[in-house]
Order: sequence, then C-alpha cells, then structure tokens
Amino acid sequence: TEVEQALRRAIIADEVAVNFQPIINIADGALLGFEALARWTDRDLGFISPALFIPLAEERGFIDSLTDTLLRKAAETAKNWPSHLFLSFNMSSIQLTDPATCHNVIAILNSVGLDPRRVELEITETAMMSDPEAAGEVVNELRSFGIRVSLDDFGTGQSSLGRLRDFAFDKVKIDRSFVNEITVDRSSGTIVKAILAMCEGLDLKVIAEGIETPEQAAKLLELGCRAGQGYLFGKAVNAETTYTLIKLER
Ligand code: G
Ligand code: G
Ligand code: MN
Ligand code: NA
Repeated sequence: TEVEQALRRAIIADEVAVNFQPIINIADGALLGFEALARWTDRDLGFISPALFIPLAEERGFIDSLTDTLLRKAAETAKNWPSHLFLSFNMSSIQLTDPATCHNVIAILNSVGLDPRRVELEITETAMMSDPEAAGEVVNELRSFGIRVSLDDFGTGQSSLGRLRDFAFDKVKIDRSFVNEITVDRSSGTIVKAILAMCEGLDLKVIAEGIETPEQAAKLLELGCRAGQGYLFGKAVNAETTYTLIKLER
C-alpha cells in the first residue's frame, strides 16, 4: 500500500521520531519520567498515528528495526535527564514473545549508556495473550536486568486479574477510559478505587493515564493515586522540550 511504501522510506531515511509525554506526581506536579511515543509525519500523507503504523510495521516484518531505532533515540534523550527520571517505552506484541528481545534491549541500553534501572517497558494484555508462556519468560528476563515492566491500558483487556497473578509486573497503568469517567460516573470511581487497593496489596505501582481536567486529578488524589499523565500536564513533546521542562522545574 501507499502507507507501507512511505513507512519503509521513512524508516530508511530515519524520519520516524520519538516524542515524550511527562509522567508526574499528581500531588505536587513534580516530574517522575516520560513515556516515549513514536511520531511520524509523511511529507505527502501527513501525520500518521502509531496506532496505525506500529501494527503495519509488525505485519510487514520491520517492527524490530523500527523499535531498535526508536529505543536508541529515546535512550539517548533519557540519558541526558537527571538520573531520578525514568523512561517508559512501549513494547510491541511481537517483541514480547521473541526470546531475543531482552538481549536486544540490553545491548541498546548498554551502547547508549542508559542504566536499565531507569527504564520501564509497557506491555498490553492483548500482547501477552498470544503466547503467555514466552511472554512471561521475556518479562522475567527483562526484570532480571533491573528493567521495570508495566501493564498498559489496564482494565480494557481480558482476564486482567489473571495476568496480575501469573506475571511479575512492577506497575499498572490505569486505562484512560476509567479516568475519563471518574468524575461523572460513580462506577468508574469505584473501579479505580478497587484497582488501587488491589495494586497496593500486590505491591504494584500505579499510573493513571489520560488525565485531562483538574477535577479528574483531584479525584485520583483523593482515591490515593499519586502518579499520572495526560493532556492536563502535557502532550508528548520533542527531546529538546523535555530538557526545557526539566530546567523549568528547578
Ligand atoms: O500517543 P498515541 O496516540 O500517539 O499512541 C497511539 C498508540 O500507539 C498507543 O497505543 C501507544 O502505546 C502506541 N505507541 C506509540 N509509540 C509507540 C512505540 O514506539 N512502540 C509501540 N510498540 N507502540 C507505540
Ligand atoms: O496505549 P498507550 O497508553 O500507550 O497510548 C498512549 C496514547 O494516549 C497516546 O496516543 C497519547 O497521545 C494518548 N494520550 C495521552 N494523554 C492523553 C489524554 O489526556 N487524553 C487522550 N485522549 N489521550 C491521551
Ligand atoms: Mn503506553
Ligand atoms: Na495506555
């Protein structure tokens, strides 16, 4: 297809960029880290969402080279941040079941010089479903190097609770659909409260995604959720702007 040709060209020409969305302490606005998000604007086709081109790259077999490039770029930026800030990076479903993934990730972090203990990898339940056993091994191997693993879009997949029981995650990212409704729909608030209680019992950290209003932030704080991200605090910005945001903090 046209998009596929354009993506191949963009990867070769190194035109797929990484932007970074701030993850903050909801209580005081302090920066905790950034989530890397792939960004691509084709000169003819315009902006194309990673929700479209990441699956395309997976289907066409070039997700590995694309991810290696994106992780390297993200790590090079993160290396310049103060060492208490972490980098969160989305893993594609295919990589999650590839036994070579951990080796590749560690090789990239080592060559850039970014401590694996400053890195979190986000994975989705759907990704784990295809081959849970292989995925579990990849997760454990990554964690043995000090990389943290977070379960992304929590609450939207299937048998979420089973995943938490069977796999060793460090963190859960509450899907933005719950945050969206938290101030208008009582059941969303109840669900978020239950997720927070459960995660505390399981020793899992929590990040709330998609916070767009001060009311949502206040409600999350009231429920005891301290970490979050969303348009209220900022959209994904380029590498230079992350340095500016960090400077402004001090
Ligand atoms: O931020 P946004 O709308 O751009 O992202 C859309 C989707 O694409 C989200 O599900 C996000 O996790 C995913 N995504 C963004 N960047 C990357 C990336 O670098 N790798 C992978 N695998 N997924 C990404
Ligand atoms: O699947 P994942 O959670 O990785 O996707 C992150 C996606 O969510 C990205 O597309 C990012 O741009 C988007 N996003 C981040 N903050 C907000 C927000 O406050 N509202 C909405 N609607 N989307 C957001
Ligand atoms: Mn994510
Ligand atoms: Na998410």
